[in-house]
Amino acid sequence: MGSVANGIITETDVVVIGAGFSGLYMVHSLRKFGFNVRAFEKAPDVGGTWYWNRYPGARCDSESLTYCYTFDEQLFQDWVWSERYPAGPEVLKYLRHVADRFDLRQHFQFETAVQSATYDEVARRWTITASTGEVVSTQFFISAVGNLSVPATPAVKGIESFQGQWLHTGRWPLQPIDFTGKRVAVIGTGSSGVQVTQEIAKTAAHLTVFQRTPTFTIPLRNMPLDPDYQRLWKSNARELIKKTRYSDGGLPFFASSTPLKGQDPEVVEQGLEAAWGVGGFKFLFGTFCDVGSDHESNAIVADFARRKIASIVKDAEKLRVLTPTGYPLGAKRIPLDTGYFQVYNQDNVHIVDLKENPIKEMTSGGLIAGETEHAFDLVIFATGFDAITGPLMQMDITGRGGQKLKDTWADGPYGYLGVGVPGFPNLLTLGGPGGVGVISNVPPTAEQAVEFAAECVAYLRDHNIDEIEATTEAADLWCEHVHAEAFKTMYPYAPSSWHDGSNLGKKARPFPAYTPGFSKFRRICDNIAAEGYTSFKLHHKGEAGSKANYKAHDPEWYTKVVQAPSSAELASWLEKSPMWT
Ligand code: N01
Repeated sequence: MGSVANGIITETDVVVIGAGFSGLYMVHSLRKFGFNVRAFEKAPDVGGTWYWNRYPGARCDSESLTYCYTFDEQLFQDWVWSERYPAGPEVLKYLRHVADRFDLRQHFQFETAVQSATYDEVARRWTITASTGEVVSTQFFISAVGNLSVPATPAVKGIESFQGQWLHTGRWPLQPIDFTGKRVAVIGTGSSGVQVTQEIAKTAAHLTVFQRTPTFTIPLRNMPLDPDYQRLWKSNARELIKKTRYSDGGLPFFASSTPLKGQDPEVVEQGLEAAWGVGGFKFLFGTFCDVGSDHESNAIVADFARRKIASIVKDAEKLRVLTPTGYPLGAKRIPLDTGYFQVYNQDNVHIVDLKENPIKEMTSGGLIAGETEHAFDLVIFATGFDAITGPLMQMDITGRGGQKLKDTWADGPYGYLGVGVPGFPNLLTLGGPGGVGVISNVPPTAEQAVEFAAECVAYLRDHNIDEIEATTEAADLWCEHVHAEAFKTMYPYAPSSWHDGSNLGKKARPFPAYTPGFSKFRRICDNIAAEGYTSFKLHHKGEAGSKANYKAHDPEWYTKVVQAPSSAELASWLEKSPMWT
């Protein structure tokens, strides 16, 4: 590995950006395959999203025993989680432990942003320029920047005149903030807004929540993790992790095959009530299998969730504003809550409907919404992210023929299998457009993407291939398939969502995530790897020019390869899985 020197070109096999779940495992995997790796991270330490999202109440919505790596058996067995759902600091501690345990920090340069990356079509290499001035030449460029790493703060008129403090949940300061006795505004009611609201309501003198779209929530039902449960889980770990790897959502539990449609209403009510009592995503995915695909079934479950809100919120006007209507439950990523609606029964907590009272401007003392001026000491933007494409579009990335990634993605995310973008050879975008990451449990999804990328670049090296590129034909057919599949779900019916960029007033075309599920996505990727990546355009060292040697798959192929495998097939895949070898 070359040394860091301003303006000096160093050479490496692979550059990785990001030190979150994907980036850490990416570096570890590439090193196992014998590659030289340089990695850059903007933050001063590892953690990715968990480094930045330190707002009070930040907590993961996946159960801790599923929100961790599975690639190393001893790591999985050794780490002891303290709660059913891990709080932000515990996940951060875990990722720091992983970095130390596998000695990964030595490959990372922290507090360093990649500013530009330019592809040299003759050398078939990327030239990467970092914020330190260092220039690195690399054959492969792998982004592990996460989907939710560029906070979106609305351009509110007068924000600079505000004399109090304003913050974004996605860029929380290291020093804790004391809300005691303060007048606080929270703007946004997604997962971050719900969590921060629940926490701040405990100490603030006045808390006003500004809501654009009323949200559904499901109770989280967090609790200390019973040591016996943790031991039981770990003693069955291999089986559970296999299930996770071939599950729909990257979680080993939910596999309801019972449709709601046609059920006795009393049975439905009992089933929903029981799942509500358990809490978590089981309510959404583990009750009835058609909640995410059938609008009538969904409406029944949405009505159940609305009745729950009505049973909590006592003030009729607050209830009117808070009640979500007009869109299916689960179309937007649903927050899990711990007493969110209950806080509106406190006299010091208020809700403002931004559709009726839009924010006009911030003033020195607060903000004006509708005709009312509100006084605040702190304004918290829980307004989400420029998701999926935002982080890469911040960099100046230039591919074949001077093509800019910003232009390619100007109309929304576009890519092949979440990993390849036509015109950008040797760039692998983990969890990128057309992947499964944004709607599935992150760690197993990240592991799949990393393993696909690591095995791919090792295969290329071992077969004397020095260039891989997604073709427009393959990407178009894939996007067409992904888009058609999305319309069998509720996702496209969200009034606004970070999934498709409509949270920022732009609508992605096509829908950017593969909705049929993690297991099917894995099977498609496994088949493509087994074919020798021939659905990409590959260039062998020493060949003149690029050959049109690829074979794009059509939607029929994608549908065929995801048919349920026989148990013998499944057993043989699991045998071959790199897990714990
Ligand atoms: O962001 P969001 P988030 N003016 O986009 C509103 C993960 N996560 O940070 O609904 C006023 O969901 C916006 O309104 P609307 C998780 O995957 C996980 O909360 O678009 N309001 C919405 O209410 C999650 O889905 C965890 O109409 C504006 C809110 O701000 C993802 O991160 C915890 C606005 C943004 O909600 C993002 O969550 C936290 C504007 N100009 C996050 N712009 C856990 O696992 C936006 N809004 C627990």
